[in-house]
Amino acid sequence: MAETTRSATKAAPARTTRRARGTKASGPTAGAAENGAARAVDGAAPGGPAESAETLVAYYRQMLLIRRFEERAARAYTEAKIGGYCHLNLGEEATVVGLMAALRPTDYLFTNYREHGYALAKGISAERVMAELYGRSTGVSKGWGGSMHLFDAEARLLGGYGIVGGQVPLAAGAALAVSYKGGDEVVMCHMGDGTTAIGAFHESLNIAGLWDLPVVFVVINNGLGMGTTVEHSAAEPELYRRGAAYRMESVRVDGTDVVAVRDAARAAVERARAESKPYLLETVSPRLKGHSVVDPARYRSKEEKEALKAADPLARMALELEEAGILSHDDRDRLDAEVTAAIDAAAAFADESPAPEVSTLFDYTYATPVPGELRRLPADPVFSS
Ligand SMILES: Cc1ncc(C[n+]2csc(CCOP(=O)(O)OP(=O)(O)O)c2C)c(N)n1
Repeated sequence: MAETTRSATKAAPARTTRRARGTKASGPTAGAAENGAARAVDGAAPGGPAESAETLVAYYRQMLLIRRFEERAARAYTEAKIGGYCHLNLGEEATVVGLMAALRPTDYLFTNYREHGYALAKGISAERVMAELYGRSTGVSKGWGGSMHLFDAEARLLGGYGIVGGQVPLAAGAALAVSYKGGDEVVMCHMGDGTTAIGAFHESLNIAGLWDLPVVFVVINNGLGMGTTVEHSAAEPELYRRGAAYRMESVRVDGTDVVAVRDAARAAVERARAESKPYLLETVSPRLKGHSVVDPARYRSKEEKEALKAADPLARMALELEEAGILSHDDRDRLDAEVTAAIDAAAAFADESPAPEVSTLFDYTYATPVPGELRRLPADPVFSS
């Protein structure tokens, strides 16, 4: 299920993940199929026989919640209730839930602009996430961040970044802070495949490798940076192999298998925690729709779209749970009705919530010398001293 690359010369880490199977294919669909085949060889329903039915149903429910949330966000966008950019996790649900299941509540998360599902799976309510998308004061960033800038220090979600790769050096910095203070928290930092070509990605991995920072970098390889394929933009399209340049253990995993993702992420996170070593995890997680809600994905052929639909991780998990006798068709319908009602309630909450006061516009714009001190304008003493 996972491929691993290890440094040949740096001191070997104490433990390792499942060993690599050879692969040539590197596109998301190819990767998913290959890893899917590995799962079939393992002969397991999701998670295998050791996984409890309760856990699998809980994962399925979370994936369904994210799916219905994102579908609702897409609809709200066309109704002009959401402004600005809006990028969805459709097709990425197994990755989202698997990654978040590997974290402790005290671990930190940095991610990019495709982050609604991560906020939900990190425990932030659908109401607060939807309200943020609607730009309302009850939102997770008090209505000033919008879809791309969800931030909740209490949940340890430290953004939400619209600048491609902006989060990567910040995550290395947070890991340095953890290491400096001597805590046992781990920092996880997500990015898309396109992000691995920017300078800050390499600088951050270098410093994390050099200084043994407790950070897990996760490349969510959906095969495309907007409309450009990985094969057209990366000289080494097997992105997890980039870890070798920094003597960093790295693994590629099937991002459509929630338990495989969780297990790979757990191994990475626990290694970072126990040994203070950075890690590079690549998930192969095809996105079902366009880059953002306004992208019709015309760069994809009809056949490609059909193949993606057939590989939908949510539908596949539903089928696997049914075949394993864990969740019947009726159970699934009941769960769906429950989740849809929760999303309806979140949308109603967002709709009824007030917009932020204009007077709070600068409250969260500038850093303050004193933590918790809210409001600074350019004319305030902090800027003139
Ligand atoms: C520094 C910077 N350059 C360009 C953009 C425009 N842009 C937004 S998303 C994107 C593609 C990023 O692709 P990837 O890292 O694979 O993430 P994905 O959207 O697939 O999740 C680009 C080029 C940006 N936001 N920031």
